[in-house]
Amino acid sequence: MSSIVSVSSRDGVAVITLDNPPVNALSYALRDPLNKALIAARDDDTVKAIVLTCAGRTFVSGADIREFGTPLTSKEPNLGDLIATLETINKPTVAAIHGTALGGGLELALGCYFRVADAKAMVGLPEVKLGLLPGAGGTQRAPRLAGPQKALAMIVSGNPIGAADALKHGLVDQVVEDGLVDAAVAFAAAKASEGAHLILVRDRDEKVAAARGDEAALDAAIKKATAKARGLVAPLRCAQSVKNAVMLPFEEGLKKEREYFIELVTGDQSKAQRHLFFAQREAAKVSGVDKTVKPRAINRVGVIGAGTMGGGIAMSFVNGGIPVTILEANEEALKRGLATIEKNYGISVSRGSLSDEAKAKRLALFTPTTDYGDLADCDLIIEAVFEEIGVKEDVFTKLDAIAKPGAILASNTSYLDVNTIAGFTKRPQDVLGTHFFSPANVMKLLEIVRGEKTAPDVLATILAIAKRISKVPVVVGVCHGFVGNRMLGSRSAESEALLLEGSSPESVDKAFTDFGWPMGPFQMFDLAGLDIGWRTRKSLGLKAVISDTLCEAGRYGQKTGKGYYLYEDGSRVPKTDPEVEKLIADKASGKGINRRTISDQEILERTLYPMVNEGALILEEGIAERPSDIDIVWTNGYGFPIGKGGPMFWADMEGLDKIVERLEYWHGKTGKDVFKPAALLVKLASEKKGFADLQAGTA
Ligand code: T1G
Repeated sequence: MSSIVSVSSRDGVAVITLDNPPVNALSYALRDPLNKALIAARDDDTVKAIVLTCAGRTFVSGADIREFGTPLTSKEPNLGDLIATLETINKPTVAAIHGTALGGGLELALGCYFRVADAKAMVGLPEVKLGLLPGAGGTQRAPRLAGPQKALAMIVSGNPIGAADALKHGLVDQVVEDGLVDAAVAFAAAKASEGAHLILVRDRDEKVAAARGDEAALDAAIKKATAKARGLVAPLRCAQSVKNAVMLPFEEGLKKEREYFIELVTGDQSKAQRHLFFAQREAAKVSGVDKTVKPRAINRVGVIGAGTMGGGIAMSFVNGGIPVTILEANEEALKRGLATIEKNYGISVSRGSLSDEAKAKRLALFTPTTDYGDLADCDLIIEAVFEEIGVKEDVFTKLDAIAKPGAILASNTSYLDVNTIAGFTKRPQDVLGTHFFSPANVMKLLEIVRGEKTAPDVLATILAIAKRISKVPVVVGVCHGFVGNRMLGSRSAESEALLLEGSSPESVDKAFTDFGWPMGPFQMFDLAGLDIGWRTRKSLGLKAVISDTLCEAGRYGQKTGKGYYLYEDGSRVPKTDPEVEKLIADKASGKGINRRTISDQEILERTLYPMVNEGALILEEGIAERPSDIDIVWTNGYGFPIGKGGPMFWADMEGLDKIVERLEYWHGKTGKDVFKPAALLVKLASEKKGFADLQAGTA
């Protein structure tokens, strides 16, 4: 037997061990020997039961995503064939699950009669996150064990569940604290010796039969589960396939599942989401920071500032189990910040996503103070104070004096020069930017701003701790706005012009939400607060006639109940405001502009194409290491639709030649720099290449 599949015998129980590092993905190289081993064990009369287990850190984590789009992915025996082989075995078969049995891994386990899981194991069907659905019977078998409602929630969300929850819902039959394989062998031997009646999962009809009588309830659950699909097809197919498990015989449901899978795996949305899966892992690979660079130990974090950002950042670390010393200038501000943190955890408790006990444990990890000296034992100190360089200088000068040697000093600045900030200390090698996104305890993206002198192990440390606090890190270089906000500036550059020339906040925002964004630019301005941009423009002597006028009238957005939209009685639902329509019309006529209807295509060309162009400039300047890093920034920090893969992946799908041609048109028409095509963009377009070619080194 190959080392990738090995078989041992334990008192008549065949133990088949898979060993396909790093995560036992079901590559063809694994499927073929596994199928042979299953057939051999099936046909061997001395074998009374079979246990399927994995070496390494996890049970099978799914089909091999790298094989998708290649002939290997369906080369027989495919995953369906493996499960079919399992279901010809008339002996107890037991999957011994540790780590994360995901996707095809869980589907393989559902082909067994029984499942025994380690207490720390997770099981799930995350295919929807790749723009797919479980394609090897998961949508038909999971509802038969866990019931349609639980299966629907798992498959449409793609979120894994723990072993205890899996046991509760019948997805596993036993959970053990340790000795997993021994327990699975004992379980299998017991089932064999007692001559247990073996029922295939596919034949367990009781839970789906019960749901058959209440289609309305299932439809209601489907409506709720797919409410946030926002243009994505996979969630809808996932839900329909689960419903088929209730309404159709097994084989018919399986056939429909296969049809949906083929539709999805060949579609653009899944290609985009699979791109993002690998892009997120690529982003953690940073030049000059290879696996030999050891992270520093982080046992305590200091956060300076307990406002919206500081409080959210502090919560992120506490949520990852890391104690935080949180500092404010005075007791009153400190109390206010802690009260907000407590309120936020209270909301999680009321939503049922956090227990009272867990809330108390988290609150106990906060050490409040107004004394910088109390930060002396912190291994990492992050400041989230006012965005003004003088304030940063004061903070970092103090930190340089009190922080212990080797402590990492980080700024949460959104725009300011991290090299200047590092220069306020005698330890620039320990300084970098950690740019969180508001609300910091929710948003996944963490832009790690690498200073000229930032040491490799400092980067390695923040990359490692980002993963520990469930953030998605992207290392970026120093420039105004780094990657995300710099491109946001280009996306927003034409906002006022579009309004003055004839568009409206509603029509611009609709063009964006029709594209798949969660909200358009004007709704976003109202959410973030118009006063932030107003303050920046005033400091730079810039004008924005409409936004300035709104701010001068105290219309800052949601926080004042009025901005580009009206927000009645504290509602967050934007309502058209005739006053704003009149303001736009008056300003336009004052500039002698004859307003016209502006198409969605023009709106996207004048917002998203400049954004792509800025991304090309960022790549030229080395501010981002690779195009896919920019896609990770935008899909994790700004809601770029994952079904379009991020701005650079989407640009390749649009065609860079088309983008360059339209940028040149708008540049000729307006003379604005934001439309001046970047040299890199022109080069790739002229060579009929894309950003993917640049990343692959073929451009
Ligand atoms: N296929 C190929 N490579 C994979 C892989 C997979 N399924 N999962 C992980 N890798 C690579 C990953 O790219 C990285 O490579 C290395 O393994 C370590 O991963 C028919 C169609 C299992 C929770 O979606 O969620 O089954 O960067 O850094 O943080 O219905 O990997 O080192 O070169 O993420 O410890 C469904 C995806 C597939 C699970 C481990 N399964 N993987 O997390 O390590 S579709 C999934 C994960 C399917 C069937 C359908 C995580 C993990 P490199 P890592 P980790």
